[in-house]
Amino acid sequence: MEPDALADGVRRGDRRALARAITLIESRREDHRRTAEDLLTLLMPATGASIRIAVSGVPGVGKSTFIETFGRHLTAAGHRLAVLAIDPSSQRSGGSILGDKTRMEALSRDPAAFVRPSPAQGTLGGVARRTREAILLCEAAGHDVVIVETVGVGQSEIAAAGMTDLFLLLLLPGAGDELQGIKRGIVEVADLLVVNKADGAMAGAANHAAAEYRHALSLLRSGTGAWTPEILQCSSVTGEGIGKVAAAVERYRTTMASAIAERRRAQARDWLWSEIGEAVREAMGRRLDAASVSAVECEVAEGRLPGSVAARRLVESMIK
Ligand SMILES: Nc1nc2c(ncn2[C@@H]2O[C@H](COP(=O)(O)OP(=O)(O)O)[C@@H](O)[C@H]2O)c(=O)[nH]1
Ligand SMILES: [Mg+2]
Repeated sequence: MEPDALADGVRRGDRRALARAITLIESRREDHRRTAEDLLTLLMPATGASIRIAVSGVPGVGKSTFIETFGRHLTAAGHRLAVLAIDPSSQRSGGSILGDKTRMEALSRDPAAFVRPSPAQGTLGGVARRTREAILLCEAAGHDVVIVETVGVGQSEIAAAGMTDLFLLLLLPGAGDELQGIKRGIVEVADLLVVNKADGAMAGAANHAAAEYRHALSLLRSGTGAWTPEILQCSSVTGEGIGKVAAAVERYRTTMASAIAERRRAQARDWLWSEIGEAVREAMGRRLDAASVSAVECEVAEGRLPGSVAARRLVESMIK
């Protein structure tokens, strides 16, 4: 595959080129990896011009339904949207996230939207790595909003927060249970909290939950920053309140422009160092003799050698 031709296709906004480019970065083949790196380097100048949004919340809160409705709202307003997922377990759990075509059907057919299911295999680290690169490809293809859906489990939320500008947490009506989220620390990192399913019989409970969250957050936060997290309500089924969520995202994007830029710089530096960590690990796997590594591993497992000391010895023996 020629990286130049593929880069041209991506820049033109050709969906098939974008899909192929993402398949390329997800590949584990050594030669594919090289081409993927050339491609990403070529496309770097065309990246960055989007708002990157993480959409999180417990399974069943309505993330996929919300993204579909919110996404349709955005494309109707002239935006070009890309939806990616961080879901290392999508294969095993039956692909409830984006593989569920019935749920994002309209969005998948929308010419202004690009919906990409989660990479089929991999550890969270591997999936997160590829998702980060996929964000860049989507931006190069002209998508000005990129949404990353998480599975709503701690680790994937942290990974998503580390690659996005805005963390949108969906909550269920029924504040009692959901206030537990505050203990998990996730409510505290959210920039926007949206009580979903504010419709029908749940409308009252949603109102109540929103008030509870407002109160709880006012106790938690000092509110000295440029942005005070907003608590909104919506129905992803009727579409009510979705416009207000979009308006809040836009407010965030404009008031936080310089904070977002700083956040991205910090994220990029973290990315560099996590890739260095990965690269060292991979190099060690290739260079060190397996028998001596497993001997050291055994020493550590049996409690005869501290992990820190063993790690330093192995790294130093590789560098030599
Ligand atoms: N009444 C109502 N049901 C919703 C709403 N949003 C999602 N649901 C339903 O909640 C269930 C879980 O939704 P889904 O989007 O798959 O949740 P996810 O696991 O967070 O992605 C589905 O049956 C949806 O139809 C909403 O705003 N109102
Ligand atoms: Mg889902």
